[in-house]
Amino acid sequence: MDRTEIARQAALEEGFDLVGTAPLRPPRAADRFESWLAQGFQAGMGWLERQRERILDPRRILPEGKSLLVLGWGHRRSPVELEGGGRVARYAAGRDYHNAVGRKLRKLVRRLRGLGLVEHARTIVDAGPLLERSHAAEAGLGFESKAANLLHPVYGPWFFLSEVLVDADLGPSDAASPPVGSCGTCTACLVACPTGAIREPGLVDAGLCISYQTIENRGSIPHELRSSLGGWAFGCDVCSEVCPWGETGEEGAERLGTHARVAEGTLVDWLRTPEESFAGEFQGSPLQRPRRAGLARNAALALAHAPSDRGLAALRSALEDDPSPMVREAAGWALASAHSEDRGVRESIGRARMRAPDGEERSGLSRTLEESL
Ligand code: B12
Ligand code: SF4
Ligand code: SF4
Repeated sequence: MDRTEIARQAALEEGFDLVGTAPLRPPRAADRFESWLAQGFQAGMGWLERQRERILDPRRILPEGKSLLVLGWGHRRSPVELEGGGRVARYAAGRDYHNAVGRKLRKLVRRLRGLGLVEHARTIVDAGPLLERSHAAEAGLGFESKAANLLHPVYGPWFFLSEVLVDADLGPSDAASPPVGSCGTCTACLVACPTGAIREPGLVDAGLCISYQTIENRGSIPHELRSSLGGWAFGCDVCSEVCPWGETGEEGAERLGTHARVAEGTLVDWLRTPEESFAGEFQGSPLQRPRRAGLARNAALALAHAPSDRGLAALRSALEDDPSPMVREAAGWALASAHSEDRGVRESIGRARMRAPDGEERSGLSRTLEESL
C-alpha cells in the first residue's frame, strides 16, 4: 500500500465516509471567492475578509505543508421541527459537529504521526481559513452546484467537510476525477430559496441567506426578510431539501443525536431562556452560536409563523421586559405580524415604542407600527 492509500484507510477507520487528497495550493475557485468578497456578499462575516490571504494561499497556514487530506462525514436525517413549530437546520439538531469532527481529526493526526506518515499537520473544520468546498471538489469529494453546496452522488449535500493539512506529499487521490454528476438543467434551489439569496448559479449573497441571518448575524434581522423566514429558527435547509441529489443515503441522526433543547424545547422556551442559564441549557449545541439574544430573536420571529396563545403571552412579556432591545423589537414585529387582531396588542407595541430610547429598537417598532397596523 502506498502512503496515500494508508492515509485513506486510516481516515476511513476513524469513521469518515469520504476521503480524498489534493495538493496544498491556492483553491481553484480563488477568483470566485475574491469576487464574492468584492461584492460584499460576506455581509457581516468580517473574518473571511481578514483571513483572505491565507484562504487564497493555504500554504501560509502550514509552510511545510504539501497536501490536503479532505474528509467528508454524512449527517443526513429527517426534518427537525420543535413541538408547536420552529424549524432547525438538520446539521444543528444534535451535538456540535465542530467538536465531534474535531475529535476525529485529532485522532487521525495522532495515527498518521504514529505511522510515520506526517510530522507537521494542521486540522480545519468550517471556521478555519480554507475554501473547503473548492479543495474538496479538487480532491474528488463531490461536484460544485448551483446552490453552492458540494454534492455527492450518495450523500447529496448532507455531509460536513473537514481537512488535515500535512507535510507529506500524498499525491492526487484515486478519486481525483470528480464523481459523476451535475446540476444539469435543474433550477429547483434557485426557485425555492425563500429570500432569493442564490443570486445566480453558485453565488450566494449571505446577507439575504436565512442561514446567515439566524446564525451569524448578531444584530437585528432586516424587516424585509422577516416574512420570508418561514419558521426557520436556526439555519435553513431549503436548498438542500429540494435538491434531487439529496434524496438518497442512509439516515444518520444517531451520529450527533438530538439535543434536549431541540427534542423537548419549544420556541417559547427558547424565547424565555434567561442569560444566566443559556450556556448551561444549550451546552454542546451549535445553537449557542448566535448567543442568548440572537436565539431569542430568532424564536420571536419564528413565533409569527406558528401563532398560539402561549406564543402570544411569551411575545407580550418579551416586548415588555426582555433585557435585549433587539429581542423586544423582534417581539413587537412578531406580535404585529401574527396577533394584530388580539386585544391590546397595538397599544402594547405603541407603549414599547414610547419607552424605547432613540435607536434601532425605537425605529424598528415605528416601522412595524407604520407597516403592519
Ligand atoms: C461562510 C459560510 C457560510 C455563509 C455563506 C455561504 C456561501 N455560499 O458562501 C452562510 C452563513 C450563508 C452559510 C450557509 C450555509 N452553510 Co456554510 N459555510 C461557510 C464557510 C465558513 C465559508 C464559505 C465561503 O468561503 N464562501 C465563499 C464562496 C465564494 O465560497 P463557496 O460558496 O464555497 O463557493 C462555491 C461556489 O462558488 C461553487 N462554484 C465554484 N465554481 C462554480 C461554477 C459554477 C458554474 C457553479 C454553479 C458553482 C461553482 O463552488 C465553490 C467552491 O468551490 C464554509 C466552510 C469553509 N471554511 O469553507 C461553510 C460551509 C460551506 N457551509 C456549509 C453548510 C452545511 C451550510 C448550510 C447548508 C447550513 C444550513 N443548513 O443552514 C448553508 C447553505 C447555504 C448555501 N447554499 O451555501 C458546509 C457545506 C457542506 C457541503 N456539502 O457543501 C461548509 C463546507 C461547512 C463544513 N465544514 O461542512 N455558510
Ligand atoms: S440556506 Fe436557505 S436562504 Fe440560504 S441559500 Fe439556501 S435556501 Fe436560500
Ligand atoms: S437543486 Fe438542482 S440546481 Fe440546485 S444544487 Fe440541487 S441539482 Fe443543482
